[in-house]
Amino acid sequence: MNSFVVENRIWDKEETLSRNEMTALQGAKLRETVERVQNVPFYKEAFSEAGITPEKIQTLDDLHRLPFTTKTDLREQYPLRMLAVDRAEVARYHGSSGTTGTPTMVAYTQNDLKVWANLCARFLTGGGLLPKHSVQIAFGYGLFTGGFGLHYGVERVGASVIPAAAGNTPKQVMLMMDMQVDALVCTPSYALTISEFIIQNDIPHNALNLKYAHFGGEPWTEGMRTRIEDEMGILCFNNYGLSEVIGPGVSGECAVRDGMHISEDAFIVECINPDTLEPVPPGEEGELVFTSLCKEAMPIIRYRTRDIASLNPEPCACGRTTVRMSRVTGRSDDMLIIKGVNVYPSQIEQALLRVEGTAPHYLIEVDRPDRTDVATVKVEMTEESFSSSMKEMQELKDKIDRAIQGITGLRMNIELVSPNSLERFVGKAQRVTDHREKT
Ligand code: DLL
Repeated sequence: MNSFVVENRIWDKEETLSRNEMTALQGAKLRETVERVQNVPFYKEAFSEAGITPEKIQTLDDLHRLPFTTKTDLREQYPLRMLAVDRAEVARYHGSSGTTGTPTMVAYTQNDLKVWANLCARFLTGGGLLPKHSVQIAFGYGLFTGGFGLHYGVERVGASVIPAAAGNTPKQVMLMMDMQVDALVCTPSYALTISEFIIQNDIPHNALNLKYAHFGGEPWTEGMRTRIEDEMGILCFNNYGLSEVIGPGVSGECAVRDGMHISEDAFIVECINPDTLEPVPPGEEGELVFTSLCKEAMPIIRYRTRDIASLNPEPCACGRTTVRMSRVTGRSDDMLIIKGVNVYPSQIEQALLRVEGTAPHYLIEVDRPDRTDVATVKVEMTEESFSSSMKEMQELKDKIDRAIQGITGLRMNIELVSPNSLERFVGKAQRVTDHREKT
């Protein structure tokens, strides 16, 4: 097993402010942000509709008076109507990876890029990165914020980057071996593909020097963490972010790995009930809402992320005082309603990881023949469990059925498919095909 121990290092003092200091800092930066968004016609109008003038926002307690911003709002302002600075001041553009509709463009000034690199340096340091380490980045480099965001974060720490970018798994593994890479950065689903390649090619752990990994960009489960850690003999850390808010660097795990520390000096976080829009108490799941405090090019006010998670304001054993967010259990727009029951893909993942003989590669297909929802889960078997015996296959299906029912309360059709037959992902995994919209 892994013998790597993460030193508990804190990147900068903003991570350990007292609550009073943080509240004062956030209040001051909120006032500045409210001033800055007066340059954005969308916000100017939204504020005036809500009867808000900048002077009315004095402290953090006034936040709730401000209007929310939604993905639809951003789409409507495509491509650059949310800019709060002159285009000449923009240093870089990225885009959100939305799977449908118009993408969302985001912009950064030189200063925004500095702030962003610092935020990534924070969570990378919290999760073990030292200047002497080399880090392989297997995220897409392009409009997606993952590649470039993490790239500059690693450099900010003073470590070295291997910008492998996503895809070409044999080459990724070759680089990891030949370059004796210390840490891997990618999506958890791509890590699974890399791990599978290592196992299939009988590459022993000691041929690699990999010690830990930082995964983000998509939801994953604790079971998936255990699986990848066992398979690869490394420690895995979770980090979270979204392009509309900045990209990666909104939050990340420290060595304690009990929630992701949110950089509250850069973002105000709220957790709300998505129906009533009222705050939910700490520990209760709700939709995360972020207000940026440092962004110049595209500040954002009360952005409804659709990501479902809970918040923990208790100080952490690592010494950081920032609020921690739980894993994202799903996006409210990824939530499937099957026969009236809410189901997240992560619940299926959780169930499958409990059943031996299945690989954590799956696809959920939903259809509505005869006005009744039918969900089919395609599950890949492992080489070992792949059998010609009908009885064994039926037993495996029954186990999966019970595990899924235990977690979701629903019965789904289980279709066992042969090893390596489902699509592998180099970026964000696509786990659901819903045919109902078309019917
Ligand atoms: O995925 C930014 C990012 C890149 C974060 C690399 C971490 C590492 P978008 O493409 O705009 O930005 O997608 C944002 O991805 O709203 C979540 O639904 C999901 N997401 C990101 N990180 C996590 C995570 C980047 N650790 C959307 N756990 C977000 C669960 C995540 N979901």
